[in-house]
Amino acid sequence: MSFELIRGACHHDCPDTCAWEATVAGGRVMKLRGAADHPTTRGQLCPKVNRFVDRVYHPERLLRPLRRVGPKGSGEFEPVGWEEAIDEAAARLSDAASAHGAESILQFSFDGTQGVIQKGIMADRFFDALGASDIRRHLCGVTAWMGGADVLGIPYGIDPEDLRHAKTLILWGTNTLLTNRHLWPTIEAAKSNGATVVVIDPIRTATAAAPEVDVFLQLHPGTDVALVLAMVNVMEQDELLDAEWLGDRTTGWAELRESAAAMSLATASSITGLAADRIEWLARTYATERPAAIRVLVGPEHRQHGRDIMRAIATLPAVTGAWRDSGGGLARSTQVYFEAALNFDGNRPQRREFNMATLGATLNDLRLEPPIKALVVHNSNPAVICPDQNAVIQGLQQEDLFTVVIEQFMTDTARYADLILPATTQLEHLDLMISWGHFYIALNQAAIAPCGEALANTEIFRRLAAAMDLDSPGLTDSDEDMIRQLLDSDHEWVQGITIEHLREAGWTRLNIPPGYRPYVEMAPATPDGRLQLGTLEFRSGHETVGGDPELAARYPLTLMSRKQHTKFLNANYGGFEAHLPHEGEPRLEIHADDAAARGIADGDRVEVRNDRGSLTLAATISQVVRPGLVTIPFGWWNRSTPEGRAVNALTNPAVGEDGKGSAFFHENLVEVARV
Ligand SMILES: Nc1nc2c(c(=O)[nH]1)N[C@H]1C(S)=C(S)[C@@H](COP(=O)(O)OP(=O)(O)OC[C@H]3O[C@@H](n4cnc5c(=O)[nH]c(N)nc54)[C@H](O)[C@@H]3O)O[C@H]1N2
Ligand SMILES: Nc1nc2c(c(=O)[nH]1)N[C@H]1C(S)=C(S)[C@@H](COP(=O)(O)OP(=O)(O)OC[C@H]3O[C@@H](n4cnc5c(=O)[nH]c(N)nc54)[C@H](O)[C@@H]3O)O[C@H]1N2
Ligand code: SF4
Ligand SMILES: [Mo]
Repeated sequence: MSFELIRGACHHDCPDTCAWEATVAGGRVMKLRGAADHPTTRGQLCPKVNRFVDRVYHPERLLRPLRRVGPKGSGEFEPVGWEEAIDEAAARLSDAASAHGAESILQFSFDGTQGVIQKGIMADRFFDALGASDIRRHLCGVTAWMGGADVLGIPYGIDPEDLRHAKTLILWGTNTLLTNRHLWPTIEAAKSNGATVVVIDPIRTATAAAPEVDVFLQLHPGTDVALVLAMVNVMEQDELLDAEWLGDRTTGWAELRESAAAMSLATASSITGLAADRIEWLARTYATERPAAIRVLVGPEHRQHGRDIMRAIATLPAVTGAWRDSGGGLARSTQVYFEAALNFDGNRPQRREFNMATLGATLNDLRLEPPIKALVVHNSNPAVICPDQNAVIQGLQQEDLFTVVIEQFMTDTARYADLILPATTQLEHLDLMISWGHFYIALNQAAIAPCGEALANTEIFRRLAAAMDLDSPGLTDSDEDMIRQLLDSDHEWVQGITIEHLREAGWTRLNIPPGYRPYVEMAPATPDGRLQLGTLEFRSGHETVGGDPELAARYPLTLMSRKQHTKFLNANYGGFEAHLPHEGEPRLEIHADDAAARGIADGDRVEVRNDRGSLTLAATISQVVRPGLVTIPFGWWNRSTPEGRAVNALTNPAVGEDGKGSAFFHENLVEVARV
């Protein structure tokens, strides 16, 4: 049998965007491995994706369109042909549009794939042409973007690969070993070059416990602004700041200095729970042991004042001028570089929008003008990933909400569909892969023909557009046409990068030189071309122990719900036996003091409860949290508890006052009792 090697890249919502090679024989993928020549993949995928071929050929894969026959949520469906499925979807969407207006149709999609084409270009063209309501995709990274932008204009960061040059390297609210594992060799390189590696996190994560980490600062959740203010205060008092940099490159130093002066070490210590001498040490080290770099992704953003935290973190290198040293500054998402460089369509129409965090409230709000009467879900699993899960499921249960779900598996969301349309996986479709963790762009080539009757998202929307007689430009473009359009850009960072080149090479780096220093080599895109400092204040969120006293009296424990399992990637694998952690179920982690006060022993069944919902779980007496904090892992499917719910039954769907930003996933008050 002859073998063929097909180059592609992982589609998951993960900063690493690994390049891979599929070995194909007789139309079947025999093997999938990380590209050995890719600078960050280095021949290794990860525990989540090492068995991806099993997912593609999984016996539970959805391979035919399905129509609901049982009650919503029952999972009872019958197969139908594609033509019938498309005609039915087109007719029902047209009915909703004529009866209530096209805005009664809601597009709900997220980051199931990060491939630019399958993620949404054709889908967006379809819903733009239709005039449907859109969802604000703010559950991940947007709050962090906004906080960074408050200081930086457009939040470009440094090349994460340049972190190897850092002498002080702070992993600030990011669990690199778990969530960004292909960056770890860079952390190790920095460490061998003599860097001091610091982790700042309310939880003793795998990263915090790694031998490469010199100092772990376990602060109270949501208190980072107080820490930053105290650091600025120390640096100012010890005359470690550069007046020339502050004068030439920043605006608002006087206001920031005043805010910082009001934050004494003693106050910061009592707010954060960190010893004053640790804060002092961090400030001095950060200011003097340079290059000084901070790595953050999204962890601290999922709170009421997450934008302030992200702004505070971005303020540090702006104050010290850490950006001047190659390998110094802030490394967050690199996605902005790709967004600036590629030729994305900038002329899309305005559509009515709802924040995805409030999906439950949106679906249940009958006073909306018009209310939501049809829902089309692709690349997402809102019944698991959205906060306030009980409200989301109540919304999905409505008999008269016509729901289409485009999926690969019978997820908790797909169970509520009227029609399920089977989608291809990354091994079956073409896509262009950008990354939020490095500067490499990749072409994902289809290794095999679609399994069963599955179709790519793009093809499904092309067929729906034709069936609904939509005739806007671009609705018949092929996937390759769309890739060519994206690469057809004058921007220097993508000059010379063509689909032909990518077909050969698989991946290539954007034309950004190593050691590139944003905000030194380019001015920030702020109104005055300077980094923005200004007044900064520590505030407690409403649903925290320092917030609403009445709520905190009834629910004295803080719940965080983070990514925790090595074989989970968001909710993609929570329903797959081979991916479950050895304990086989989600567990509540609780400190020994809080457990003792409630008569809870390790392994006891407990009820975790607040006004939004309750879950029955086994408790683990845990060393990773301090008293007052409990955690439940995110990503489990709803069948993992007797209630048929997962952690998001307890989480806070509130968003910023302007309707923007992520849900406050990590700011929930609960009470725990033995059952
Ligand atoms: N294995 C695996 N990898 C993944 C994912 C996955 O599900 N599994 N998901 C991917 C996705 S979608 C994303 S967005 C990234 C997320 O990547 P990360 O941002 O690294 O991960 P999170 O677990 O969201 O948060 C990181 C840390 O932030 C901490 N944190 C929370 N609140 C605060 C705070 O107030 N202050 C401070 N200092 N720290 C805080 C949490 O305790 C947590 O340890 O990971 C990606 N990679
Ligand atoms: N409690 C709590 N909730 C959270 C978080 C948390 O830390 N705690 N993290 C939040 C974050 S950071 C994120 S990014 C979101 C993630 O939210 P989502 O992006 O919705 O999550 P995924 O589990 O990655 O889901 C995607 C679904 O897309 C499907 N899919 C994959 N590829 C394709 C494709 O090509 N076509 C189609 N049609 N479907 C495809 C998969 O089968 C999967 O079911 O969750 C958020 N929710
Ligand atoms: S999930 Fe992340 S680490 Fe794993 S293969 Fe995909 S990109 Fe790489
Ligand atoms: Mo995310």
